[in-house]
Amino acid sequence: MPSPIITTIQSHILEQQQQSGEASGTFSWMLSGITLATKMIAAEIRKAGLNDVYGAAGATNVQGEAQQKLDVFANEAMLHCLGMRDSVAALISEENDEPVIFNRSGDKAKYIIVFDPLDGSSNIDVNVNVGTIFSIFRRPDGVSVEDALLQPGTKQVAAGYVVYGPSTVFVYTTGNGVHGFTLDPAIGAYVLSFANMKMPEQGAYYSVNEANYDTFPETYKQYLTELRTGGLGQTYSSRYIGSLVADFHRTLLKGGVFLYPPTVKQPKGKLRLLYEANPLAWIAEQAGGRALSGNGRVLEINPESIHERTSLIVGSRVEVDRLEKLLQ
Ligand code: AHM
Ligand code: MG
Repeated sequence: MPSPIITTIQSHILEQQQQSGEASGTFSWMLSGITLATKMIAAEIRKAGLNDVYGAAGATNVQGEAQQKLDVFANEAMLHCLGMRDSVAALISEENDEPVIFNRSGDKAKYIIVFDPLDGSSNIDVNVNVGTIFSIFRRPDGVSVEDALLQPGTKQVAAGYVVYGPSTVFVYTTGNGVHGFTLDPAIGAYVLSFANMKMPEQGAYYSVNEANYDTFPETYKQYLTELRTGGLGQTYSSRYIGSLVADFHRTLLKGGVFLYPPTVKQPKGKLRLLYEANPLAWIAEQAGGRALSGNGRVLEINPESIHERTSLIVGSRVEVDRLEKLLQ
């Protein structure tokens, strides 16, 4: 008989926040906005194909990419569920040109949440995994919301992602390890399924869009050749889904390295610092892995704009250490 003793994400967060020093009820109430929105998104994705959500919505987002209908739904779900929380001072979304700033009276509005509501959405139409990524910052006392929007990743107070795959999995950190929960559709709750996740020291896969190989800087080409030819003591296999959350989730569980280097088309890299690279970099570090931009630690970059891009190298210690050495 299955055990009825479960740990839900809500009770886990309550426990964690006591250690993180964040105000108790506020923090868990805010995170419950994220869990609610992602359950709504998961439910909508599950119906894809039945409810006319495939395909483009007709608009283009701030990055010049066609917005898929599910992008729009996911963004609205996040904005709605989080906008209602009076502890939220501002929301920054990949899908919105400008930050949404709430002019809330008093000093309650303490948090800035940045998110990619539906990452990898070009994969939706072919029934491949997509995800949601988020990161939470605190507005320092006495600092205006506007002045608190651009903080380095080292200042995150919580970060996480949801991968919508064969099951819906929620992974998060508040700086005290990485914890994963699986959505139990029968009871509608995220239930602890991966406590204190650790990334293996070394893995068997590298993950990169190899079609860009010819335009990578020489060091990256040399590195990929090493991985293929046994330079790190083993020969690697490759895996690339093209959904960052899914590629990262595999790397977290199985080890190895994911990289999106600079290319001729995207000399600064393609991925967005605030709501793609930073949260995953922190989760990787919390799980014993590493994350670099090619120019130091991702988490130490001081952002200059909310939608800025970065190169990203994230994964197991052995693989990331080696590339770091080659880049020096
Ligand atoms: P998106 O936020 O518009 O979905 O774009 C980000 C995605 C990531 O999920 C993925 O890692 C990357 O773009 C794939 O890019 P490419 O198709 O150039 O390999
Ligand atoms: Mg994205």
